[in-house]
Amino acid sequence: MAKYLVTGVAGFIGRSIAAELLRRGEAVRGIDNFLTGKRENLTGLEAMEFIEGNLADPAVCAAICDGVEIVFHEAALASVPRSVADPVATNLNCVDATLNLLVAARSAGARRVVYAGSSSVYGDSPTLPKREQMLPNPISPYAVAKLAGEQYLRSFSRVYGLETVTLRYFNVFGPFQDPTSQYSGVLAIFCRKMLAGEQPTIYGDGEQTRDFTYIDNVVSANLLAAGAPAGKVAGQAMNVATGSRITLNETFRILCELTGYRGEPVYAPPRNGDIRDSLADIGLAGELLGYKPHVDFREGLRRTVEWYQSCRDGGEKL
Ligand code: UD2
Repeated sequence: MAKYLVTGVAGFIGRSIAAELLRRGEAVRGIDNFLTGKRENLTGLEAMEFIEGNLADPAVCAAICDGVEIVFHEAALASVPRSVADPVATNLNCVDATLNLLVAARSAGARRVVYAGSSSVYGDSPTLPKREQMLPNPISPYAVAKLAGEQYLRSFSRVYGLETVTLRYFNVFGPFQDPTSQYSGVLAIFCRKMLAGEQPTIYGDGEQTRDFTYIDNVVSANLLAAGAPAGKVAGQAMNVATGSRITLNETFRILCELTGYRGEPVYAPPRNGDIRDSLADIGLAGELLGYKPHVDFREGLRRTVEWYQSCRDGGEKL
């Protein structure tokens, strides 16, 4: 019987958490509906029990929670512009799905739910770095949905005693991130395009900043969150990031070095719902989880480019 459940397991964060659990010899169940997750991402996870299904269906949630102790809830319709284009779909796949999962986890007697929160909940307030005690100020429907999920977790902790932990991820990137959608993360898109010799587009002046976080740091935060004492973490939300920021222009220049791309980016108008600057204070996750980012931005980007390059070398169409 699986002890761990990973939702969104065909997405790049879910698959990375599942891979680490399996590496540690744990019994894992995973679910995905392939709305944005990729079947190819399940390669290497054959030891996992996999269920194809949708968290919007309460019966599916009940089935997948049966017997599990810890849930890593990574499933979401991630993307600010996607939510601007279709806020109802974002709400269904982020808010309804999360509530159904929490109800099922509680009924099944699961002990803890660790949730993929988002830095977007801080919105565009000028104060940096972002600290957890700041008032959330979501701008995009995506940010609203992520915050609603977080609030449901807190409520389930307070009202029902389910141990819930929100990890507010800051712009996660790394191997297995889908680079092919218009809604993909910027680093995945840039890696794909620049390795193919195609010109990337920068929305705005490129001076916006992000606290880009390499996937291995996020996986380690999740495992720490699963094991931390309930007295410390239940009902809490904390930033998971590197605690440093970089502009998109500077990122483009580093990617030129790493990919050998010789061209210039094309500049386009800023995206609706976009945030200008993002930087985390990671002190709380350090204090509550013992979290430290082990892979810095440059090294993470180097590994990421290497991975996309190896996909190209292997003949994968990116
Ligand atoms: C938000 C969250 C992030 C995560 C993510 C999920 C913030 C600060 N971050 O990421 O934590 O939840 O949503 O999707 O809210 N861009 C380009 N060219 C491109 C693509 C993007 O210039 O081809 C720009 C984009 O306008 C933005 C930046 O790159 O300024 C990052 O965009 P993104 O979509 O990778 O992530 P973001 O910051 O919306």
